[in-house]
Amino acid sequence: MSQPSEAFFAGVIEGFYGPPWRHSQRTELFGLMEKWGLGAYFYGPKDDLRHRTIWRETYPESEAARLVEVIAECSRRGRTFYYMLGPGLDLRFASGCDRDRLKARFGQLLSLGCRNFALLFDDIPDRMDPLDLKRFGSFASAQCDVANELFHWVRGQHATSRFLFCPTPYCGRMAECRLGGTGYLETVGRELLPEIGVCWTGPEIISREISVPHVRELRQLLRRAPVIWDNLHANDYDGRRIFLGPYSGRPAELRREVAGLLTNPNTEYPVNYPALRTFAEFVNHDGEWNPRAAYTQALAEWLPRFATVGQPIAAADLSLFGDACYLPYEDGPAAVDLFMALRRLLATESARWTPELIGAFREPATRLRDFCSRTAELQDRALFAALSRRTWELREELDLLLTYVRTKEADPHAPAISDFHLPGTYRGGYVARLQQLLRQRPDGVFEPSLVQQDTF
Ligand code: GDL
Repeated sequence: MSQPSEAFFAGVIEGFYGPPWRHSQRTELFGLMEKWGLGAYFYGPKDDLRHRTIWRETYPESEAARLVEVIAECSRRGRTFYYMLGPGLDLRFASGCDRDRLKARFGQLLSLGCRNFALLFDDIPDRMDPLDLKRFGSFASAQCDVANELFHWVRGQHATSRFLFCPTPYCGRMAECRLGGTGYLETVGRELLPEIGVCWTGPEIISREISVPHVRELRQLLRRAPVIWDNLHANDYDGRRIFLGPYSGRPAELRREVAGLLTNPNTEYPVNYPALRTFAEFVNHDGEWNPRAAYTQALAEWLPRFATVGQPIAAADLSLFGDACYLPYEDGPAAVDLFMALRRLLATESARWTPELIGAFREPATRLRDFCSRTAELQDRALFAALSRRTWELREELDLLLTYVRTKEADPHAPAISDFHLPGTYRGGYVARLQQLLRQRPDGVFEPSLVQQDTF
């Protein structure tokens, strides 16, 4: 059993958009966090209505009773529970009434057993009421003023309470665009009480890498080391993806440069094992960091959850699937090999295909397709439910490709038509059609695609 260090924040944020996790999932999470040495859990699901949309309202009795259980379970496991509140959508900074509402919210949570808090100003309109602007002069000053008051108030109730703050520009790109106003971060550095930690997601909202120089530069502005809110494994921004790859793109030295490392992972709790396991390993690991080794180890531990009602699933097949759902900016090596084999095949005239060329694609594609089909046999139905839309889509695409290759192999001149993949049903739907109209180039620029869509 690992004991977390008090000063350093290391843990998990339930801070994504989409359905919040279930009570039983949080209970399991706290057990894993205890085993893996992650000390802090942050409750802040964007779609808990009282976290953001109707932040002024306290929890009704039934929901409060649930929270009591979650908080108690968290502390039974020796983990620290943080409640995050995001009032920024419509908070009136100068309003005494709104400040009282904030205190009432934190007051209720204190009465439920919560001792630690965070005030979030992420993903909110970048403008302020004219009265607030007149009184505080800037967004940053207004937010710091509220956070400082709340911090004093909470400390007045509990001398050891800890407090975090999430700025409106919470990554390098947002700061460069001057989101929140000129000098926002400098103002926070100056005016936010030094005891309050500041969250930061890295150069981007979803950062491929977070480097030591990047963090050092930010430390100067904030006058404190940031707490990294890492969205590497968050998938709420794209409903078709899940991320099973290892925590990576962060050097081992980063741990010494920041005040904490927190991960905000996939919305679907059951698929988070590799994300959380490798993250915990990174946080508590000494010396060089080898993400691939951590991934292999995590998958080996995860494999028993893939017990089926039929034949067992092989470790290599789970690994291939994991490689196909790796990280936002990166596919795993086996998935890259499969993709390249397919590209080579399709770039060659089918009349000139060799058995080697076909086999390099067909073997792993068949294995991956079969893995996807087999997830329907999982005993863990919650895991099946979390995977099912993605495994179905991947299986369907692989089926189509295998059918195409089989048709062309038999007769290179035969038209490749599949009865199972008809226009309008397969790859169909309104979003797919909208996506076809505007394409994104590899350099990020969007431009119209010259597609003919006169018919359905
Ligand atoms: C965000 C949101 C977060 C969301 C993530 C990924 C922060 C501070 N806020 O911008 O709730 O899950 O992106 O979409 O990261």
